[in-house]
Amino acid sequence: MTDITSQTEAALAAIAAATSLDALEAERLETLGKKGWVSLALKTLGGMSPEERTAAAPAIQSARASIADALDAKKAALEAAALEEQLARETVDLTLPAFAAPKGSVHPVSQVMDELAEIFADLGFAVATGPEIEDDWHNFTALNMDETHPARAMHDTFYFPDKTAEGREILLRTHTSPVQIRAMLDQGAPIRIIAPGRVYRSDSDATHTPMFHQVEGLVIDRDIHLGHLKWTLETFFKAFFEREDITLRLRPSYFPFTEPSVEVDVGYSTEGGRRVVGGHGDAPGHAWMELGGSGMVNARVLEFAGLDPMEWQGFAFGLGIDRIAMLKYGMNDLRAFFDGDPRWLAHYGFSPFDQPTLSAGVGARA
Ligand code: FA5
Repeated sequence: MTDITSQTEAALAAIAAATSLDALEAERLETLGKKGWVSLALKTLGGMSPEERTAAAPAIQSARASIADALDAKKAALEAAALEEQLARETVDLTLPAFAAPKGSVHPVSQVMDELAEIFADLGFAVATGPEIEDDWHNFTALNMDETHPARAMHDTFYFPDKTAEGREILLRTHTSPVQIRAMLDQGAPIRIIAPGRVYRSDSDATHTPMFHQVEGLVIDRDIHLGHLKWTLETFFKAFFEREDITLRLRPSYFPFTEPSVEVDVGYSTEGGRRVVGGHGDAPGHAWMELGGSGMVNARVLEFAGLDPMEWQGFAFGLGIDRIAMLKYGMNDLRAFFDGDPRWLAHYGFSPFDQPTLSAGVGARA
């Protein structure tokens, strides 16, 4: 047996016996590596005479080919075995809960918006939306607030430097009432909508923030009167606060876009430093809290929105969503709503799986 033949047999035996990829790599270096004996043997061919080379080359070439094939085959076998072993070791328990450590929660404002939509949907209201970047015609003029109205002042309203193509001022809407105008212009009458969303005013303290949320309500039909407004709000608040002893007080007020106008107050008491809605505001230990404004839609507003006030009437209301969220869920500082503090959200937030439904009680916690 020549040297090459015995060396090749020894190498093939070592390859067959290798139990790891590392051992196999060591064998490759020893044979086919730069300084491996097969490579060195191949190099000697260059210094041989053609006759010597013809005699020696086939044995070296065939040694290289058989060792390379054996290395490839063994490598594939070892990798397959390693994968098998890994698959056997790593198991997935499909019965484990999907969220072992729940992260994130639904913000109380989003939760209350879902609750509002659920309750008003049950009363036959659709949800409408409008742009937060509005023009002064929809936000003020069509709502019967003329050029000189004080609410238009720079210190109350955030204006943009540009104007629309029609020459209207552009601003961040100061209330959701412009959605009334857009809904009437888009759909005509009759109408039954709510419009929840963000509004902006130059305001900041414990109960006022520069951005807050309102929900607008608008009902336009024939023969609508203030009694319908009171029933609607009372029915809504009973469902929302989940108690029957809700007492509303409609206090005469003034909004340019409603006539008559009433401010909506709700009776509450204070228990352990926390405001609890319920009862008559004039009863001992009770008081009234303002939740929003409302009234019969002013005839001039109907005209601006292209409806004939001799045929159509309606009521509208605008409630502060953040206020009613604070009242229902017991927060006392509005600014914390917008700090994004994860501890606050973990405490006051809601499970994403807890969709409000009337049958489950709209505010039920998971
Ligand atoms: C309005 O915005 C009227 N558009 C409401 C309305 C609609 C009246 C339809 C008639 C018909 P007012 O400015 O009072 O009204 O705001 C309504 C409610 O928004 C307030 O009662 C209060 O709950 C809430 N609100 C007002 N300013 C702030 C603020 N800076 N931060 C938080 N909530 C506020």
